[in-house]
Amino acid sequence: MTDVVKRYEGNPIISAQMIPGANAVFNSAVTRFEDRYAAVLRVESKHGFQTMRMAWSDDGIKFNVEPGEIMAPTEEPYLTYEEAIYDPRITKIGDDYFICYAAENRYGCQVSVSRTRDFRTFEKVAIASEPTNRNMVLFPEKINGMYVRLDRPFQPGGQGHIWMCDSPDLVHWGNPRCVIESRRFAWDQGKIGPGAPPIRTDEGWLVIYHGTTPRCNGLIYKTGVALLDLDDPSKVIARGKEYLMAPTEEYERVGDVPNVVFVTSAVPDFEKDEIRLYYGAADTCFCMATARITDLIEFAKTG
Ligand code: BMA
Repeated sequence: MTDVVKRYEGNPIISAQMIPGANAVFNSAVTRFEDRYAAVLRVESKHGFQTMRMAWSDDGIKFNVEPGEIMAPTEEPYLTYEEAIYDPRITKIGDDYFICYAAENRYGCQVSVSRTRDFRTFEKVAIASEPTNRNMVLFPEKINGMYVRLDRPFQPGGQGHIWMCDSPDLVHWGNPRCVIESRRFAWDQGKIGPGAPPIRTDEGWLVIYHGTTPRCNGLIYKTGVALLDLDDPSKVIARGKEYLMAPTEEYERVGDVPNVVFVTSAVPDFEKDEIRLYYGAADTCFCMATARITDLIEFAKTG
């Protein structure tokens, strides 16, 4: 299948030039909120700190970035579990919006969860893993009475697969299972991780993930698609053979980390059969692409 994904021609939609003091803005979380789009931005400041800011949009393309940080690591090194916070993902469950993010500290990287109902006040729910783990995404509903998440624990040798665990309260997690493995000799042979939070479709949970191809000058970050069983999401129903998206545009090829497309949000519109994929490009700017939901499902079945 070709041309399943259509990049927005005005990419990038958010860049560091829009934010005073920013070096880069990328890998951010977008969701519908009332009749607008809310975005929690990963902003790297010029002094190197990773912080998060709010941005709002009527159309999901032109965003106004609010002044000030909504979440920031402490300025006291070695005194906190959240020295650098980044790669937020948003999942709405009931009236709550949960923001899962990477929290880096002197022990490695952990995943944290915050809750908001209005994107004005944020309440910490938990630091939800031991080191080292990243890319936590929550399913948008309880499954068999439990909250469920995907994440990516680290493995020696720079490897890593997509795991799942569950929790009665979002604080205590267990029942870890490896769900989607990297594939030897394929485009996703390096470490892989969940991208956007899973989306319920009639055919299964749609999972957009990132996979890496190791090359002599570093990793190339690409995008893949899989479908998980609705009742038992530890079962993979289908997984696309090829990558859905790879860095091809200049803003994906050139930047602080070249050759990166990193999807962190997917906003579906089932009536229009369209999904918006929001992604960081080259660890430098933030972009958008669209696809038909039915095409993504068919794409997953090509495996
Ligand atoms: C991953 C994460 C992402 C980043 C990517 C490419 O390990 O750190 O935030 O976009 O590397 O540098």
